[in-house]
Amino acid sequence: MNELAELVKETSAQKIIFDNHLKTVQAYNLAKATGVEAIDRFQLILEIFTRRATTTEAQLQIQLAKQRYELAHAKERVRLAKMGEQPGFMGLGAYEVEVYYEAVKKQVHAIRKKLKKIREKRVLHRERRVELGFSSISLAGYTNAGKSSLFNALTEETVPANEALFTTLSTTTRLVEFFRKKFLLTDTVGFIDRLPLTLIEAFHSTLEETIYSDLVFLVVDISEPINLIEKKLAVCLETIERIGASGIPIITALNKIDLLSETEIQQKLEALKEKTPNPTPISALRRINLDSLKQDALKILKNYVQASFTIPLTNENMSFLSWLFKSADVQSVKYADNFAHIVFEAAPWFAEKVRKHVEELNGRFEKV
Ligand SMILES: Nc1nc2c(ncn2[C@@H]2O[C@H](COP(=O)(O)OP(=O)(O)OP(=O)(O)O)[C@@H](O)[C@H]2O)c(=O)[nH]1
Ligand SMILES: [Mg+2]
Repeated sequence: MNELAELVKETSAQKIIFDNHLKTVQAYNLAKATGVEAIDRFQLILEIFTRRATTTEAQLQIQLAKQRYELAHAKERVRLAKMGEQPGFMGLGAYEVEVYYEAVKKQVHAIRKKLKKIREKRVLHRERRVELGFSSISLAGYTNAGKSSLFNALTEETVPANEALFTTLSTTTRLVEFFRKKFLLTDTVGFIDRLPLTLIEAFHSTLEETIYSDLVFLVVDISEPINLIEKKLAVCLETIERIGASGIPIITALNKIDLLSETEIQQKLEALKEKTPNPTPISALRRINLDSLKQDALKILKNYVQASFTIPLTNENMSFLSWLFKSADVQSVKYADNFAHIVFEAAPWFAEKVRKHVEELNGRFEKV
């Protein structure tokens, strides 16, 4: 305990995280000895999910998991807080044990009711997809595999051509350009083995929002020993299956090759080739072989169509045009005699949607 307190001081740590389960009294004693909050694996995962949940459903599920956790510890937490407040136990000392317990119980009940309502009118994933004309790619993979590094590597060169678009995207989705074709790329929360049972549902709805896409880059850390790689890979493929995304094409990005010798890379590729869909060795950090990854993606996402249309320039049509500029890859715009001529590129279903609009607005639509 003293050693830990020293370490906290030396490193100016703001929190202590334990890989194993922490009893309430242990968390209390640790906070008291070190002056900072102590949390366990379960609470850490909750914190990560809290940051990643963007739909109301996912947020509620996480709140529910939090409150259920609180319920299990409420009495002990209030009892301890009365002995003197410590980080993580602030403000609880004012409560009566039963009052606090009942308050949390009420909240759990209220969240459950809201969740039930949401589930009743839950929309299909397909309808939930971003209503934009770009194909989308999700990054998936075990935690620490290098998803965010790959996200950064793939997004860094893409100059935001269309600022307005970014306001419609969440912070973890960006527009990227692979050989002059544009796609939406989404970073996701990492897959985790030993996920606490009560979190599985919250985890899935957090993932479902993002993993529903036209292509998945499954990022795998191949610098690890082969048995560990295989174990994590199995967790990933199983999770993809369980959230109902197994119909989506996968490209496996075998990441961190900079840490291996050429022979080791070949050995691992050989060992994994049967188990990984479309494997491509890369290094996200050192930017190695990313072009090959992009080319593989293009081969799968080659379904964009080019189309053009002409519409009269009325006020109503201007707002349609500004919507289109935000939602698709507009390649050229020409104005003449109160008409606008637009050439754009988009996924086929989106081009169809544009055709309908154009025809309603008295325009003329042509596929190129
Ligand atoms: N050597 C090496 N390290 C890498 C490479 N790519 C990522 N890393 C490192 O691996 C660690 C994890 O990378 P992240 O990109 O944060 O991993 P992640 O998959 O987003 O992790 P979670 O978001 O926690 O699921 C970081 O320390 C990276 O610097 C690589 O190509 N080579
Ligand atoms: Mg990440």
